[in-house]
Amino acid sequence: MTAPIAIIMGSQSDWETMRHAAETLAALGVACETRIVSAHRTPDRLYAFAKGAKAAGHKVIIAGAGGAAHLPGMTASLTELPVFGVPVESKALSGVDSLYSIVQMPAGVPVGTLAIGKAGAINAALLAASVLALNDPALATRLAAWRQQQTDAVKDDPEASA
Ligand code: RP5
Repeated sequence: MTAPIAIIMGSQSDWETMRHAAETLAALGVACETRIVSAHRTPDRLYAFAKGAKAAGHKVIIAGAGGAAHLPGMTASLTELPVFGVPVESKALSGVDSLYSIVQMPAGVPVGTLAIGKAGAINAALLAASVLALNDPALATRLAAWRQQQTDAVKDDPEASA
């Protein structure tokens, strides 16, 4: 069965960031498929993936890329599925280039853009899980428990022992 969530990334080097999305989904018991799909180096792979993603059974796409990060926007242009974009931190401009490349889509072709780097990857996974949870009460319960765990982990007193 096709995983409901596809995580795609522009390069092997993006995996260090995007693995946090995969790990977050795994913690929530959500299956995902991971693939390297470069808008620049493998445009035919991008076209085939994005055009076929809905028919393949994916429900949400998480796309991470850095630098001139066209992957999320190009993907969104080729599919009606929701696309969440994760700006990967770049060496030259610390990911601000990635962020601007992903966030400034023209009206009509939306990409839900997350924070730069690890936080963005984790939040993309949580958002994707929230979308699936709309039609999956068991997942909604796991998501609520995950959030509660996060809340419970915050101490009142910074000097108190854990
Ligand atoms: C982008 O260029 C990728 O998404 C990656 O973040 C960046 C650098 O890629 P590599 O040169 O490491 O393959 O397309």
